[in-house]
Amino acid sequence: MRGLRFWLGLVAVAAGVSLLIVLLDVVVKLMQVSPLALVVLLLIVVFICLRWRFFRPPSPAPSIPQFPDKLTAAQANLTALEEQLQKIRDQVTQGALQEQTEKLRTTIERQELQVVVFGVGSAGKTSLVNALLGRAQGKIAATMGTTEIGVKYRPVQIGKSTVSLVDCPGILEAGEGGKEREELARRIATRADLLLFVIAEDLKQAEFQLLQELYHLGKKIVLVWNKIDLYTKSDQAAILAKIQERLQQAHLAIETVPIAAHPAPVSLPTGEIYQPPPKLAPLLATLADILTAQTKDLIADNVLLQCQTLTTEARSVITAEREQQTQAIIDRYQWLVAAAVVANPLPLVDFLATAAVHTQMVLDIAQVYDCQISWEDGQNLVKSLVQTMTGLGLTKTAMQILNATLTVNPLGVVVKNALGGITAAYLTRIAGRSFQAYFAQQGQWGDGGITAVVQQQFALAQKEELLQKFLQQTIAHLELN
Ligand SMILES: Nc1nc2c(ncn2[C@@H]2O[C@H](COP(=O)(O)OP(=O)(O)OP(=O)(O)O)[C@@H](O)[C@H]2O)c(=O)[nH]1
Ligand SMILES: [Mg+2]
Repeated sequence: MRGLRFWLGLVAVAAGVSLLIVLLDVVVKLMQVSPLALVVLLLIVVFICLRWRFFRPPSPAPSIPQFPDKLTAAQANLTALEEQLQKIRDQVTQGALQEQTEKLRTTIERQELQVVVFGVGSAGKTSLVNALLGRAQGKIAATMGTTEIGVKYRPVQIGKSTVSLVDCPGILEAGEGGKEREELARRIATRADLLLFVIAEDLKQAEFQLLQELYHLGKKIVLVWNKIDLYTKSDQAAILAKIQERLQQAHLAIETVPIAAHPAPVSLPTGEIYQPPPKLAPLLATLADILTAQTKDLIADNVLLQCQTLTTEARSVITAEREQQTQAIIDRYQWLVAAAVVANPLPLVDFLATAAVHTQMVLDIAQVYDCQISWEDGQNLVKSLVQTMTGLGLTKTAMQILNATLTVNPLGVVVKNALGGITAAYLTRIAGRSFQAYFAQQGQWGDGGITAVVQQQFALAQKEELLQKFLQQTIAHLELN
């Protein structure tokens, strides 16, 4: 038994075919062509449409490098970063970034994990470090700001692994000194392989925000809830459950471990003061688990993360340098073009299309962006750009805009004589900016094509302050005032 949809489909196909036959008949009669030729033509059209619409081979997916492990990935990222640093021209910046990259190389090779103890003032960070070291190394006190600088201790053995403990100054403290200490602590934290985020009492909102920030940065964190000796067993369970619930709601995969790094001393019936030993068992167990399974991965993750930060920094330095270089190139050529047009009887559009200066400008900008192109490629790019500008009527519009702006300029009358040259410089500027956008995208015009890029640059150049600045510079340069 066939379904209703089948019969409806059949009726629709039959109706479609009949309609097509009627249409063909009408066309044959009207145009007096042979029905066979028309059918063949129709089939060819249908074939071409199908070929391009449906059977176009899918564009190859960009290949994402695959690495056997995180360590290899970190090494490959470092190599890519080193290559990128070569593109920085400023020697001082390049040297500083290179030094940090070299440090990361040694980080990969080191065997011990760097564990940073982080948290608000007086949470018990130094007490925890002392407890883990098994001896009183760092000064502890009830007042905030006891630890003022980051202190790295000699490596210790935790389980089967070796770790370097780093004690941080407290965060979220008031005052100028507090701010400075916090900045230092944050810097140390971002370099950690593993963070022990120490809290006391409860997880306060400011701590929670910072915890989220570090987590989303990609840091591996263990939340250490200290001073549990101040609570009864049932309060401990309730507070712990509340903390865990908050973490879960915020989708933070962070383990919380309750400890007492330096429990409050107890007065014994004999009158003696007894100092209970630290309670670290849950933390030691968690650390042992993490260290056994993930030491190499944690180091690699950390290197990858820092590598990412350095890459972003290097990229923005390179972008700024390229921007500056391109700006200088465009400036140079726009003055050349302006002077040439003032002295040249050729119509503006012809001049823009044929002048070798534009091709040279393209080649110079391409070089800034490490793109290798031939003279011919440059010429073709100039031709396409001038065609686009002319097609969009930008040459005329530019002249009208400049003419109108110069009318309100006190020097308007004198300057208007050089309107052709000024317009040529203006268009050269827009062309230069468009080529810059093209090379910045590795020789691609992007989704909107050349038209969208040119329109965008034209709109940008029209911004009041940019236009005024351009005119002032041009007037000064052409010595028109
Ligand atoms: N009751 C109790 N007090 C603790 C515990 N751990 C630390 N303390 C006390 O908390 C206070 C601060 O301890 P520190 O270790 O100096 O804290 P910190 O986080 O290093 O402080 P800053 O260096 O100032 O940021 C001291 O008075 C410690 O005795 C604990 O487990 N229980
Ligand atoms: Mg301290």
